[in-house]
Amino acid sequence: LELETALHKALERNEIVLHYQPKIDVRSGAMIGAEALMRWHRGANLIPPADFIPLAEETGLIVPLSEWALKEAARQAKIWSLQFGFADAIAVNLPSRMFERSDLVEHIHQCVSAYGVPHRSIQLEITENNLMKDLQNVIPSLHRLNEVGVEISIDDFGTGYSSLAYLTTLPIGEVKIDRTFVRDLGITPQSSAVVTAIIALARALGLRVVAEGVETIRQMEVLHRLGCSLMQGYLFSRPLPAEELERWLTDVV
Ligand code: G
Ligand code: G
Ligand code: MN
Ligand code: NA
Repeated sequence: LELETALHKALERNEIVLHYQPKIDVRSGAMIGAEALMRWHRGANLIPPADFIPLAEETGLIVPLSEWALKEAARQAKIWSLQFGFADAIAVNLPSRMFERSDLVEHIHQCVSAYGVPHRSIQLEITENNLMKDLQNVIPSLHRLNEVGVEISIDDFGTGYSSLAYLTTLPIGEVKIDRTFVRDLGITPQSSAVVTAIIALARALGLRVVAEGVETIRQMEVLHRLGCSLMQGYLFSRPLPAEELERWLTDVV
């Protein structure tokens, strides 16, 4: 309960921050977007999302936290657009309960309008498992978001149970290859089979494919050879405070 009370107050006390991890096109080395990841500054500690997102989901605090993250991402997109000509998207992770809200589109509209950035400045990541678990409740929002230009990305792709037939009917722009497959590239033949299949599927459906959790040059080379050139991972950068991402942003312009 103590943690719950503290988390409740964390937002108003400005203890929650977003860190940003660049998505890189390895052909040019340019940043093509960034994923926003929440952190909680509690006293001297920096608490990772794994230690408070589950509690936030149980208590419902995930709703105000997610609403804040969307607004903060729009604010950051505006700052970077002014400073660096940033015109890509900042990806925000959302749980399925946010997609079930009929006012999600309206909330995003208010966030981007407040800062005068286009809707495409915000991209939404939903994990494959969350998507499939609540598919019927989530689909209407996916279509409305797609119509206003907010791209949907499927996170942790390959770990869930999505029917490929379903995927073709959903308004999705991107899939992210789960890092467990990237980790095992060059180690188990199954991982490269799965990665090859995901890349082929993405290509056939016209989706962008991003490999996550890229940690080694070897993994980067294998992915590139298999036809995936968009990557994210410690090899390029950890998730960083906004100001520390400037090195990547100055490369863009
Ligand atoms: O940053 P990383 O270290 O530890 O994140 C761990 C997990 O927490 C990831 O699965 C990520 O998707 C999730 N996560 C990070 N930030 C957010 C957020 O703002 N909202 C939600 N729902 N999940 C997040
Ligand atoms: O589930 P999601 O994809 O949203 O999670 C992003 C998580 O992955 C964050 O916790 C982030 O810190 C972590 N992450 C980012 N790059 C790497 C990496 O190269 N290796 C590992 N192991 N984790 C990473
Ligand atoms: Mn993610
Ligand atoms: Na992921």
